[in-house]
Amino acid sequence: VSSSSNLFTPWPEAEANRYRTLGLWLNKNMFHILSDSRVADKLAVIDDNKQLTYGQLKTNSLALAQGLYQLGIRTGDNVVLQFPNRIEFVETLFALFALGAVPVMALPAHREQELKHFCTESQAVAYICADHAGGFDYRALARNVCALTQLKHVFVAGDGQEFYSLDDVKRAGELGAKSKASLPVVDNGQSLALLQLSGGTTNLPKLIPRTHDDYFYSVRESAAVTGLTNESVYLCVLPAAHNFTLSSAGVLGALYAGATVILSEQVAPDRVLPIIAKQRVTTVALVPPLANAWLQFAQKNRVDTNSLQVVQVGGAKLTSVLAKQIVAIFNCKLQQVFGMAEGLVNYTRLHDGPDKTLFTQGCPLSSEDEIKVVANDDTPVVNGEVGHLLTRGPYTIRGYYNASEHNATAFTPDGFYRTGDLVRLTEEGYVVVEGRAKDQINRGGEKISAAELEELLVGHPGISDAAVVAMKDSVLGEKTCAFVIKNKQQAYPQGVNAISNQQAITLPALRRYLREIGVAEYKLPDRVVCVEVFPTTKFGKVSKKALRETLENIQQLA
Ligand code: J2J
Repeated sequence: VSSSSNLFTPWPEAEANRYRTLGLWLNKNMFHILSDSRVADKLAVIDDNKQLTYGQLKTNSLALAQGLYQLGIRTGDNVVLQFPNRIEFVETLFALFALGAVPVMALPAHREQELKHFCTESQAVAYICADHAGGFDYRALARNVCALTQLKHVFVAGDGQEFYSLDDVKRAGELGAKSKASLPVVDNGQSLALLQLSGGTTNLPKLIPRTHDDYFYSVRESAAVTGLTNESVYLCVLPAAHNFTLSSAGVLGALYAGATVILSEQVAPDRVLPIIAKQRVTTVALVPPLANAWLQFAQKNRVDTNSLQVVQVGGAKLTSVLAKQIVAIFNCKLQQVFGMAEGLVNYTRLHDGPDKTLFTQGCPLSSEDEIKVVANDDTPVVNGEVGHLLTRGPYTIRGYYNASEHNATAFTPDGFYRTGDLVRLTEEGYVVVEGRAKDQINRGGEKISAAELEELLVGHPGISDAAVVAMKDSVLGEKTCAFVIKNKQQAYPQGVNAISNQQAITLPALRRYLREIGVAEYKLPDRVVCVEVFPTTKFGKVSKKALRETLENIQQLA
């Protein structure tokens, strides 16, 4: 830990000891999720094409770990992982855990811009991806990322082309394991298990250092709160790398409980809902727009969802209207989940009544979670009033990875994380999310940092300034609107990014430009408005509030 202490902020020793004494932190590697007590021939994971028992998953992961080790991957190495919802994701994740190497949890939608940043920020030695998925060739992306970064290795599930194929790595590992002593699984709870991604408020998204101790604790506790047992069947439709579907209780929680995990690459209701009947799915995690799409479909088509016991909804605020419909149509328990990759996760409990499950976002997972609701000056608000949510606890980070400057403002001096969420507490201590103070767009659960998108937009030669705000959307909750000021001075070569300086900056042209420079699709603006100047606050800063009002006026006129 000492060598990496400038990279991440450990919990103060007193707290750490307390969490150990209380049995929250076990000093165990998360590989033990696949522990020996699991029934080896029980099905662990099923994807669109394959399935593995717990025994096979464990064997494969260990072989992969051995193979990766032979190729030079070591404890403490950071490795960017980018997979669709496929079995190889789970195998590789546990292989890296076993090695004590640290996966950086990229999402399938990420492209050159994001991957370049993850690789350089984490000084990753390797990138592991699938050959292709969803019509996209990740090997082409790997080639570009290699050219931009210091990556030493690329491993590809499927046809590796010029890169190592994971199958070969696994086979080499199997052979190696026969001749050499097998690798021990390193139990060092304080060491990093993985680097999660922050929704972000900065130009470049921060990495979130999660330790084996803290993440494993949140996974175990979440599995209990979610009611997962070895009879559960957990369906993962959102990207498995996301903190929600990975750990709340997610794929890891389901495996910890000895359940069966179904990984689906499909999200469209007509493709996914039949899986529920076929596999007798009991538990699923959804963002509100996806829950809505499923409802719409289920109301028009005959679908058998009677195996569903718990539908979790989180990532963005669920309206009480939609909440009621979910309970009625799916005839299941609804669990609202208000979490964050930085740590704190709130859940409504399965035994809670509708006053809580329909109208609140739950209460903290752990009795050791501390939450405070404060005014702008960090003093507590009157009980029940809206304020900024601050939190610290046994699985909430004390600092972002390698970000001491940002950490000085993202955390209070006494270690509370400033969530950027505006909430109020009910009398029973349940949290109701009322809004957001952070400069971020929550596009149906996908987070977009305004600063990051603005910087990308200003990189366009035709744009001199940009300000990004959320606009209301009936389906996604929020969409992204980019206000831009055209660059009048600077002429730039014709043909560049298909926008000439005579032309207006159109939405399609701007989206094409961003796509071409390798920005994830979900970050592309949904609307662009060209203006001459930005309204400012009395401190001379761009007034996002005024821009949102302008937008509402335009929308009312339309
Ligand atoms: C309103 N806003 C919510 C909710 C998250 C479980 C569930 C979700 C996430 C997640 C997660 C919300 N109502 N129910 O990591 O483990 C917004 C808040 C929060 C931010 C965190 C998990 N659930 N949000 O969404 O890191 O603004 O994590 O601060 O992606 O999403 O985003 P993220």
